[in-house]
Amino acid sequence: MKGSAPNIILMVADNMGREAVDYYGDPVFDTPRMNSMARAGVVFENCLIATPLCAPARCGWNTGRHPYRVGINKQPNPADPEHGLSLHEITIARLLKGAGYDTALFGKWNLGYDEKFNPLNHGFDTFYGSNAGHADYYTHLYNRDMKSHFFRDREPIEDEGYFDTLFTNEAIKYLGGRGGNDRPFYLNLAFYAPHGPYQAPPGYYHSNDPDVNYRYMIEYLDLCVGRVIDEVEAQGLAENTLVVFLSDQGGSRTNGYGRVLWERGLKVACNAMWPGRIPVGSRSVVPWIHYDLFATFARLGGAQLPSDRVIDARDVWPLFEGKEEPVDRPMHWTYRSEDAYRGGDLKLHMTDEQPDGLFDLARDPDEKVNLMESHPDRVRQMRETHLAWKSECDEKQTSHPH
Ligand SMILES: [Ca+2]
Repeated sequence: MKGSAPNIILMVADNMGREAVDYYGDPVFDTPRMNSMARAGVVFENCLIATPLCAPARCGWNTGRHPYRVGINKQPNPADPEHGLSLHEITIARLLKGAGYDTALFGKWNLGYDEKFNPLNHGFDTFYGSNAGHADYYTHLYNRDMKSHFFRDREPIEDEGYFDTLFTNEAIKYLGGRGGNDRPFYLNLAFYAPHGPYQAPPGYYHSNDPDVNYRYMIEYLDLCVGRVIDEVEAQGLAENTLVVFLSDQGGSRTNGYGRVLWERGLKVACNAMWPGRIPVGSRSVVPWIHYDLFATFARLGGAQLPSDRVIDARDVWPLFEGKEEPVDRPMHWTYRSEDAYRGGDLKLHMTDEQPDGLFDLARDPDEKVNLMESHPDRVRQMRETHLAWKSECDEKQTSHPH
């Protein structure tokens, strides 16, 4: 299989802060499988989420474009049939499918409730999961409209069970069914855990204390990740399969930081393994944006990036291989009343588009020393650059926010 396009598995946790895994140095939860996965490959110290919220984060890795540029910078509204990821966007699934991949999505989609936004219309061969932003893990009902948005491909279904168990089972069935199939596959397994509601998973007693259930959910998520890795090995796929683990935002129930554009909300858990290709036990500190996975997966799959639109994603494969090459590009964030812009190591934070913090992240990663007063010209320039970027995005959004 040497030289052929690899299989790619992207597993995603929902609202899991970095404190949940001790490979970031703060052991709070019991996650032995995620820790052993991290030790088997590379841990990214500076993987930053483009917008720290479920739907925009998903828009990012699916399209390789900034969610604000696409117009998915908030959660889709189930009452609005026009709110979802435009079919004019080109997803990584569509791109890889065009390069000969089989493509599957199991778990959370969250990029539109109307049937036209079904993942099968976005390049996936198969879908087993839900469009809901969150849902009861057992009844699968979304508490905003009390409806199930659970589908197998295009058909509504009501399979019984805890959401992430069902999705993991489906992933394992998929991996076990690859025998005799020479095509590579792209599998996106998007868990709901540990997003609320905080319900104990199978095998755990439900507690009245949501913090206890939250801990159980992370431990169970760890088991699910481990089951997938075990199956990859059992099927003899490990040597030709890249496995990436990502969380969709940095803020979590236990770190208290919420959906903010400070570093603590943007830095997410991310690690990857591929025996023989990714150095064991390595760490990468170069900052990159999570949607760079789009260009990185495209490169590995031999797919050309679309040339008719702005692609924000950069190919960061060298970082996976242990080559710490800087990624040369500005970084922009915008969410609700906050904005942030980073050029090199300097980051400007704004509230209501007014600067309120300038930080040198190389020296001050926790954003404690505000340099605004000593660099007024730089602050003004950075603000102008960022607002110009926002205006440019506003003009060309394909999925308009409401
Ligand atoms: Ca989330």
